[in-house]
Amino acid sequence: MIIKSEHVSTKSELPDFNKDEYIIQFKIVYWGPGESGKTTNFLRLKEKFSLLKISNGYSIDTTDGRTLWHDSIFFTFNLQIKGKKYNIITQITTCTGQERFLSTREYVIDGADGVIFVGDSCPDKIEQNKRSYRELIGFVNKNNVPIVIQLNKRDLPDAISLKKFKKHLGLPNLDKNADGTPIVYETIALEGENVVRIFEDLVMKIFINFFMKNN
Ligand SMILES: Nc1nc2c(ncn2[C@@H]2O[C@H](COP(=O)(O)OP(=O)(O)OP(=O)(O)O)[C@@H](O)[C@H]2O)c(=O)[nH]1
Ligand SMILES: [Mg+2]
Repeated sequence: MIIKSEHVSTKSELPDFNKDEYIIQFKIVYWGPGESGKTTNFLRLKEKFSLLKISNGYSIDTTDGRTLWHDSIFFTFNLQIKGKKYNIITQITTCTGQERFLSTREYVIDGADGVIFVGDSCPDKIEQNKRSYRELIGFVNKNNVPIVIQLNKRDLPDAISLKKFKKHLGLPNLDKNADGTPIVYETIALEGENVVRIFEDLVMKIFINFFMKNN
């Protein structure tokens, strides 16, 4: 969504925007099967971009640390493109992977501008990866929402191969997309490995998508 800032009544908790700047608000959702590492990605980003946050964010969990509804935080940053200044506000949110909470996921994915699918390298999670990916495609594929895919927990000694993961999800057995980004990013969210890179690549895809639609 883009709004020219002179049409926005800025509330005291929002940053101080100048009149002829633009405000764009994006929503990025982490999606994937239960315990694949969505909240761990979220926490690593929160640490990395702590200076950019405009809220402390929150997590709604069960008592055993599983996401019950979602984690959510807002960040803001500026971008200058072709002489125009854009104030970007990004909501980052994770859904719950527990299959029985489908209705909460439907709510969380609503209005998403980009999705990071977090797959699990554990061999026992192949079917859950597939079901979760299929469910995601059912929600977003008609809206042309960019999706980036990560295969997390690459540190597991019995991690499934990248080839097998791609085959199960029905992805091409190639290394890269036409734009040069990986078809699947290998991550160790626990150590923060590749977490920021995949996030930044998704943000670029969202911008490109956005400017193609609006210019
Ligand atoms: N070995 C390993 N464990 C990880 C990695 N990333 C996350 N974990 C662990 O996996 C477990 C689940 O992580 P979460 O981030 O809570 O998973 P989630 O996808 O948010 O789970 P739900 O909210 O229940 O859907 C935790 O014990 C994490 O420490 C990783 O890269 N490697
Ligand atoms: Mg979680």
